[in-house]
Amino acid sequence: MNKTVATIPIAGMKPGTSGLRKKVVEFASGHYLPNFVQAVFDAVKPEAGFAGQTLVVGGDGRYYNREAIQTVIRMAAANGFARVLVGQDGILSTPAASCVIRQHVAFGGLILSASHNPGGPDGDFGIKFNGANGGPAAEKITDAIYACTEKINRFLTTDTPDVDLGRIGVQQVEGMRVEVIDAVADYVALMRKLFDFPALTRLFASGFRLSFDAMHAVTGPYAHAIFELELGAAPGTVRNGVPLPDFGGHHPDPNLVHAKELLDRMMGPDAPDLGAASDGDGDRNLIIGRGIFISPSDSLAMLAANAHLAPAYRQGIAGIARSMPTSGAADRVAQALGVPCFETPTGWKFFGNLLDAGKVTLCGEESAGTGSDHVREKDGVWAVLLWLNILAVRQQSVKQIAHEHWAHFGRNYYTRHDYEDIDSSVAKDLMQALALRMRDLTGHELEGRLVATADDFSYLDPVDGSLSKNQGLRIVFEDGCRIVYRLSGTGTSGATLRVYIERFEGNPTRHGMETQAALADLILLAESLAGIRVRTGRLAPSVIT
Ligand code: G16
Repeated sequence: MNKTVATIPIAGMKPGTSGLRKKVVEFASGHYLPNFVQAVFDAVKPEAGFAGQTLVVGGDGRYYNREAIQTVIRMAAANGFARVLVGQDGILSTPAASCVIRQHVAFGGLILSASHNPGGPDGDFGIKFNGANGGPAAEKITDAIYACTEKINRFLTTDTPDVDLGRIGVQQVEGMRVEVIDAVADYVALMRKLFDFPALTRLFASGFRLSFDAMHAVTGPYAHAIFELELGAAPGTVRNGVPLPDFGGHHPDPNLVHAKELLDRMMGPDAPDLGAASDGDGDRNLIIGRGIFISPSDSLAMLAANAHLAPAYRQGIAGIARSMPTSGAADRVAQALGVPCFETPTGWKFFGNLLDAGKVTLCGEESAGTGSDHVREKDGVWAVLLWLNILAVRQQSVKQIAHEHWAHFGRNYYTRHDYEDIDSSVAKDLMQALALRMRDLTGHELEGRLVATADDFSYLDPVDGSLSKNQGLRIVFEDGCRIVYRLSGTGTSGATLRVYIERFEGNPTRHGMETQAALADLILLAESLAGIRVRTGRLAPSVIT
């Protein structure tokens, strides 16, 4: 039976760059989750209500995923949805959820994940709403959701028992149809359409070796189905392939610190041809060739330059979009291809309008996200498949492809320094002081470099005309070097300061430098300009990518 439960607003439910992320204990306490879910429904409800509409629900399998899904299903029924599609065992990677929303013409979806953040009872949980295009809700919708959380006084639910999430097929919750679906089938079918699977099968049959670290997160079943079962990669290609509620105690963030085992393997004597990893919810990717790490910014540029080698992009690409802190490597490819390159704020949601309007085909972010117009999320397994397709056609190593790319387009040396879990007020003060300092930097010299622009990045969406301000402090020098500072929107404790440093090198004889060495003077400048050591007491970044 449907019921209305009285509730009161809970402070601090503002969705960040990618939905609402908090500690599990917070999510699981009192009415925290129902309040947010009801706020989403209230904010997005069409005038005619949800009659006849489908909601997609799934998550990355982390601790509290199943309980949260049962809550969402009961509330969807009480709020009048006609149908819920839920991944078996509550599993749907974020790109797979996007695919299912589009494929089944759903109203939207609720994705339960805290992405690359750790899981488990003491870990993080998260939830976000994606709209009918399969992409993260635009800012005006997340603002509306937040406004609803601030005035909520009731939520609607049912007193029905739990749905059996393990059983594929149809069940009823009050008047609503719940379909438990195979979590990988729609996604695998889409990948088959985009890439040359027979060529990839031949690649593996010829002895090509891939090592894919699923980090005990959601991509395990997808990677196993595609790489090992469909394409015939050797058993064991997929490592840590069973999704675990606490990710095996690890941090499912595919960077050089948390995927160190993979990095060591790829730098070792018997390295496979390609190493890759994906994060908690399967939207991020890490690409490492034998003896070479490909930065996400470079990966975007190299994929864009070679995308025409895969069937889906044979006709060429319409354009590229990258987030502002992402290096300018992709811009050079866009220029060579004669297509536009858009610079957006951090957050995949900013790509949605450009993709929907057909202005861009490929998108990417320095934070290990790459994707295309096939869904409206970044997509880790897709990125690995596109690399494989390119390797199969070019019959070269990742290193050869990277070196040829740099020789042709030049090399954008690039690094990101993260200072994690610093005191939030210290971080805020640092950014405020820096913003003040930047006001009069334009036209002045800093350590012998002329500052061309120093500003707080803002973005005017060319499709809907919306303006997003305060998206990161950036200093662009006349010689093309760049320093960018921003605070992470995805952390759950304290603040994380990210510093992005970039230098373009056109001279091929200088393309073999170690990245930190190539950027050493800018790294020092970035530190002293913001006074990071003095203000935070940190002598070094927590993570260097
Ligand atoms: C989320 C967004 C990404 C964005 C990233 C930024 O990633 O989906 O588009 O680049 O946050 O993170 P931060 O604000 O910490 O720099 P994910 O993978 O956590 O959903």
